[in-house]
Amino acid sequence: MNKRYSILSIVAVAAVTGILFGSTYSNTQIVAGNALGVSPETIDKVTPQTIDSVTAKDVQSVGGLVFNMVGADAIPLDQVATEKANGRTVHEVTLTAQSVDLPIPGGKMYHAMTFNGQVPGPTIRVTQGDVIEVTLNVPSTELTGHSLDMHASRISAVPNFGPVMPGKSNTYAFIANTPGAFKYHCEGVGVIGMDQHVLSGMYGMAIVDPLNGYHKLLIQRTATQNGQVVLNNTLVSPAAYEFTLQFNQLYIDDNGSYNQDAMFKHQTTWTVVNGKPFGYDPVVTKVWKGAGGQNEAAPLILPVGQHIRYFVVNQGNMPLFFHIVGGQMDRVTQGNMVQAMGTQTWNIGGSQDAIIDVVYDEPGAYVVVNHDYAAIFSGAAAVQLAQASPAPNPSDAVPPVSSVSGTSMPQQTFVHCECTNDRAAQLGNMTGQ
Ligand SMILES: [Cu+2]
Repeated sequence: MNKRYSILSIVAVAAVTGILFGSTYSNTQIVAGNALGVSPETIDKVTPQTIDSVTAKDVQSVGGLVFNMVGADAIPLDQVATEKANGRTVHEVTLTAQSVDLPIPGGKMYHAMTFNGQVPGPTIRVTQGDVIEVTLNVPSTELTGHSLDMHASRISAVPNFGPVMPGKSNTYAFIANTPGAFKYHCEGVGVIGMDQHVLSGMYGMAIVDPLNGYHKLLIQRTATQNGQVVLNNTLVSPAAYEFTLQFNQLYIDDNGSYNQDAMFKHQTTWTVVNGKPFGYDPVVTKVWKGAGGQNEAAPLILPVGQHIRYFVVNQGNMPLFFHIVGGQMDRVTQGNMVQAMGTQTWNIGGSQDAIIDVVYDEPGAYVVVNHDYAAIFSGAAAVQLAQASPAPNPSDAVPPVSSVSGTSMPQQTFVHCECTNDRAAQLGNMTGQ
């Protein structure tokens, strides 16, 4: 059974690679068997100008596409300065692929793949219409190539999301036209190994704030008046205490190595929130002994009666039944659309996101979970304590402050991350703590 899975997966990945990545890599992997008999000269004839006239069969017959910068959001690098001169804000983002060992509960380590030595990677935050110019560096010490797929873009996967081999780097730019909380992730080497790389930590979030900011939040409650129950609706300012919550799975064996067999069977070893199992649950994780203080489990602290905004991304390949024990969601937004107001659980599929707004009326403990019991008991539980006043929060749950005025309530943070000690020290210096 396992062998069958493996062979099938290789064939499937090779087929996808052949269509998407008709580059040197797929030539090596597929055309070596004379299946397509393609030459580089043939591939290069497929240009943006001819793309409208080619069919899927044509694409396959030449072994894939090699072209530059086709896509609604793409900007050639030599035009970034022009966009800036025209008034767009340009964000230069650098991500470095880094394979490191990171701690899991019980004093063990696992073999993680990261951007910048942390899981999830750094949260990128821009405003709708801004330019993101992103560079992926892959140090020569890496044993494999990596890549970067930005879901915040509409931009040709080839060559932008193509493999970057050890010792190389790749830069591309795009306009973040669509607001939302978007995934970014490694695609492995021409999608081969993508599952291992993403499920071992190579993912992150890019928040694109709406150009005109977020809407006020309607809070629907009731009151009594003259002996009768009446509606008591209030509008809350868009300014919110903001948090990022990224859910994923770890599939690892006893040696801390990626276990593809377990992934195919959906047999989760750990479920992680922002890279850690039970990382915001100091009760369950008393046994957590990481390498540094950044690994100590710590709850989120929420001010009662204030607008809380969660940016949620399901980075994994299992459903996320997002639920707050003891709470309800006052508003759920996906893309540009409000999907629900006053709801108990929201289903967020793999690589899907939601922006969730809540006001907690009473002090107490409220636990964010994936309401799948296998997920809860393998790590998908983030304890939140609602109290009268704000308090410093774990840094990996707090996004950068929005550039849109009246959006982010600034928060104090302390270093808390699934990251190396070096990265924790950097983050401490960056936040002045
Ligand atoms: Cu990778």
